[in-house]
Amino acid sequence: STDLKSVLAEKIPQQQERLKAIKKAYGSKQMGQVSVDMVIGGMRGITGVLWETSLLDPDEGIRFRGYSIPELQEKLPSAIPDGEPLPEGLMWLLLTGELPNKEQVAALSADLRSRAKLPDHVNATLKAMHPDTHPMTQFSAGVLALQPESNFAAAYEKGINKMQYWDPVYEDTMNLIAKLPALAATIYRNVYKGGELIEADPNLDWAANLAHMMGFEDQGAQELMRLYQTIHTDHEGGNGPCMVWPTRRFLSWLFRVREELGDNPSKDQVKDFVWATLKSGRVVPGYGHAVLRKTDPRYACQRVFAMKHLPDYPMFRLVSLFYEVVPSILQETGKVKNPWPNVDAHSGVLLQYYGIKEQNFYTVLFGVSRAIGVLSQAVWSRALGLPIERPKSVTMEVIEKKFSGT
Ligand code: FCX
Repeated sequence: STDLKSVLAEKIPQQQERLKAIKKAYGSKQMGQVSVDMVIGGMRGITGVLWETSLLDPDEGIRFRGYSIPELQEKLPSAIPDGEPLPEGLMWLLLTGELPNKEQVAALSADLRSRAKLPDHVNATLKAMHPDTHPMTQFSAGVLALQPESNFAAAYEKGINKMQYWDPVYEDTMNLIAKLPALAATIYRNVYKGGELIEADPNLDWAANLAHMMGFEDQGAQELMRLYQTIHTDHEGGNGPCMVWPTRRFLSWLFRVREELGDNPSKDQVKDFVWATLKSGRVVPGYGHAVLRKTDPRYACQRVFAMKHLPDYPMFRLVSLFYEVVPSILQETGKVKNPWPNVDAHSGVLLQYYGIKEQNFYTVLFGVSRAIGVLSQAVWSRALGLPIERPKSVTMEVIEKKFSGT
């Protein structure tokens, strides 16, 4: 079938049974131990969340429903021959666990287009906001302003059976994801382009429409948007709120290098610059990771994109130079567990190349993409009846009493 909802509805009972069986057979088994460091360190490394849509492997990076990014670039339908994957394809995969064919992706694209229009009252809400309100705050406010349209809210009010929760959550998920390009583009045009809005193009897919409504018609920009929106969708469960700032920090760092050393610095000059950063007690932005131990595949695929579309862009050449120089320096410090670059050491430069220069907006683009991952899991969370996460907390006194032996 090309109808995502009916494909999903067929899978739900099997997965409910699977979870019941897991609980029955392994419910009392131990999954790991918790140290005081983990309690103090933001629960890092504690296995404590069930998350079906993606899994982060320390060596390979992210896998979406078992597929790596290079595999998905090969297997997911694209808008143009040999082009980047369509995020609609990834959304189908995240929701169903199955790779979609071209027809299924086209049907999902059409379904999203039919739900894409932003209600007038949301436009009015955005217009009424103070012009200095950060784009991400506007984005969050825009999502909240969509509440009157919520199917779940209406169904819950009426008293829906718990087993049916996933159905209105699915409808809300589709409606929200469909509207996010218009919401993001409206904010972009209001904040940076004098409020002149651009209508959606009924012939474009979801990500290309986002680029189009922001005002970017270049095919390269639309391909970048498809890739960007695909690779940022999910990074397993439980990741924190401080994402994307490193994209900005990395870019500012790069701008500083250009200012001080020009477009063609030597390797030694860059080395000195990196050491100076470290010696001043700062981290090298875009490098290192809490879980990953190799080059982030989200970095790697953006590097391949850059080599194909913008090999001579000076900022990309600088990014490449850093890739040659930084890892060995970080290794030399002897303490950095992962000296390799993460996604944030690349995305900014690609956006800059296509003219999306407004760095405060990058977090919105990230939010649009991440919504696909988070909401796909939210549908499954309701389908499986998962409870609210409620980790136990302790005070410092409890730790001291427990281990001081007094
Ligand atoms: N530059 C300099 N020092 C670094 C470093 C870097 N890029 N990465 C890690 N270190 C240092 C840590 O600061 C720590 O030093 P300390 O012992 O003096 O406190 C030591 O190396 C060990 O840290 P490590 O275990 O390797 O890394 P953490 O899990 O503590 O931190 C982050 C991981 C990502 C926070 C860290 O590598 C960092 O600050 N990187 C730069 C910012 C960045 O790129 N963030 C992007 C995150 C990413 F996109 C994502 O999470 O998805």
